[in-house]
Amino acid sequence: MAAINSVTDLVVEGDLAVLTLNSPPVNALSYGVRDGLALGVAQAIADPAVKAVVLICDGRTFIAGADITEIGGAHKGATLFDVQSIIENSPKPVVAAIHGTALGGGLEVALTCHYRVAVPSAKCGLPEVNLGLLPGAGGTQRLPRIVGAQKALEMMTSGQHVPAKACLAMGLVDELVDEGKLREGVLAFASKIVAEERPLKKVRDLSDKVEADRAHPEIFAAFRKAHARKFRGFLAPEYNIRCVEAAVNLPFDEGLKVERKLFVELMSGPQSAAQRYAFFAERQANKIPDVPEDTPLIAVNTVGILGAGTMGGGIAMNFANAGIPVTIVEVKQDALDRGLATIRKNYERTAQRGGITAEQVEQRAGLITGSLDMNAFADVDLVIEAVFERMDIKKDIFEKLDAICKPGAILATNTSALNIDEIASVTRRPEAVIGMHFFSPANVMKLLEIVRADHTGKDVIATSMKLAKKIGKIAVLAGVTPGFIGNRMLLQRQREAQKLILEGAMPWDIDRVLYDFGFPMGPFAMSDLTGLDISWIKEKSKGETIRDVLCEMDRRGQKTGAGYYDYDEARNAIPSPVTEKIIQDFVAKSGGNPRKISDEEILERTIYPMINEGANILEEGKALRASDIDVVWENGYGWPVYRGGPMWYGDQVGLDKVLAKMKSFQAIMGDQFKPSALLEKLVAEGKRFQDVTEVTALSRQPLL
Ligand code: T1G
Repeated sequence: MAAINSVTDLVVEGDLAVLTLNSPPVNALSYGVRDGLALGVAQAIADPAVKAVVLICDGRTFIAGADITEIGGAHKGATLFDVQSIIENSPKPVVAAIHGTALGGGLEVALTCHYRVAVPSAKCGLPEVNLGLLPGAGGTQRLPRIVGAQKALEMMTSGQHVPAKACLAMGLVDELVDEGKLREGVLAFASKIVAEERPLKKVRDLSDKVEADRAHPEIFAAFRKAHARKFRGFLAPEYNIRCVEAAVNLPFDEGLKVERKLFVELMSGPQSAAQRYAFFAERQANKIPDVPEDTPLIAVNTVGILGAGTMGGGIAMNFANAGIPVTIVEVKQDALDRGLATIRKNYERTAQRGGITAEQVEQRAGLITGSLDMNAFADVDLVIEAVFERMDIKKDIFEKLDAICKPGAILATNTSALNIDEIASVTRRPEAVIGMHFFSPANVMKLLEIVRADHTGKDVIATSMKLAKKIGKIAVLAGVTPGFIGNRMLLQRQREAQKLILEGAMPWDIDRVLYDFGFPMGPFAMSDLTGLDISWIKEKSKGETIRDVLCEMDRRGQKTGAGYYDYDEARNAIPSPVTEKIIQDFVAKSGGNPRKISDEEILERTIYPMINEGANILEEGKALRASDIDVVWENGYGWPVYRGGPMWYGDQVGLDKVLAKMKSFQAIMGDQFKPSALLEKLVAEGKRFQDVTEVTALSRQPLL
């Protein structure tokens, strides 16, 4: 075994050379790996004893792409094109041996190999679009030549990781070998192609698929139309589509030039910078400074959910989807039956859309059992309470859970705002109490706010963070504060939105500005969707707010065909002359003085107070780092990922500008706009939110 460099080894076995990469955690194409590949393949080619070269990786995966930390940085070592040219033009067959995930530049390297072999559990993909990029090493030109334009469009604009079996069917890999036997399998394959003197298949030379697609330019128009809503605001998907068009219509090297030009444009743009930031922010959120990686975890093999309502049912599905049996407890039989029926209906709907099989419907629904007796929680490892948001009810429940649940069980609450220290105080084991704030629909939304109370044990925190990943959630740790991270900031936006319609703006003006900014929906359309009468009490309503007046007129949102908006049969929202009149009358009656409000002011009035509140949350140590706040907003509140999150956006706009605006608003409208002390300090020091070092632990000790 000859070490080519610190991450690459070369060994010759008989007439086969085996080049092994070992660059944890994911064999990303750092300059060391690129150098090792270039030198290693060249050395193998130069060795007269060698008839074929195998490229294989140690560790958990084949090359998972370019090293994202190097993108946009100063270039060092061999280029990826250098590596690919050595491999593709090798006079001896080069075979890629794929396990784990061959992604991005990793798949692009494999596509310059003459053959690809994989284990059944492997996956391949070009997920660059999720980083605001496109495959920049020939992937946009080689993939369509193997799988055709339609499949290439789907893979490149979704970033999906395609299982090996499907890759074999598409011709992306040439053979599957036994699971766990990749090395001997690929050596056998390499010996076979040498013995059979198989040709050096260069993907760049394939043309049948692209020639066939050249006669169907409608593929692209149809694809753009079908995905317009999903791609709204993003640059990268369209640029990926243009590259596939180039692959179909241009010679390979011309297409490569188009790819390079569009790649460089995306790489140097703000969207990709924001999406690359988001990639690392999500992974950083897993790291809790005072909860070491090796903190012992509590085994969670069974879960109990109290409450079979919308939240309880959705939460239960997450655990069943991960193969964890769930006991769901309700107080009344009809509520339990309704909850279980909704869960089954949700599974059946997913199966109808091809998301899961009929067997999986039975298997998952079968993991969820109902009960009317809280004693059913006696042996579960984790209980999550998802009932009505009233402190007295929560306390009563936690007192009971404390008595029922076994020692060591985790007692979690799904409250979205209440004080978890107070809830924990009624138990004899506050160290076992934690907040697990799911977002509706809980079986769909990725975000999970894990709320650390004063006495929550580190093992409970570590277990909850790991469990979140197991059930497919993105976890962010928050401290106990009203509304935690997300809702506390949302309150600022909602407040200003309500004030702006009393100053002259209309609900659809505000929604349009936030929709154009990139949110999937504005606050008023969202209220109409969820229902204006949530926690509205008819008997107590005195027409004191616009919402009161609308509800009193039975305009309660989409469900009544009217709310802030009017709705047509297709439930399209139409700005309402009725609501406009209600608002104008309301403003006139309260002596208001409506004025023309610019889109710019609407954006600044709704977004800047959120950023400022984010600074307060950071300052109070209720979030570990600014990027955690951004992960919350991108995965729980529809903040457009290509704008990086409110704190990243604040840094891009310039904190001095945010501060100046907050001060000017404060001067006119009062202390609701009082700048955060942290914001003042950062501006004074010329720093950004990204410069705020993480809080060592979520504490009551303010940052300043
Ligand atoms: N570069 C640098 N670091 C990476 C990385 C990468 N490509 N992929 C993962 N990491 C780090 C990650 O930050 C984390 O670090 C650790 O590895 C484990 O990751 C020219 C330009 C492979 C499916 O987009 O999707 O190729 O937090 O926690 O859940 O066309 O990582 O431990 O310090 O996510 O098991 C295209 C990105 C790049 C794939 C594994 N490739 N990675 O998931 O582990 S652009 C990607 C993933 C490109 C070319 C272009 C996932 C994974 P730390 P993890 P995981």
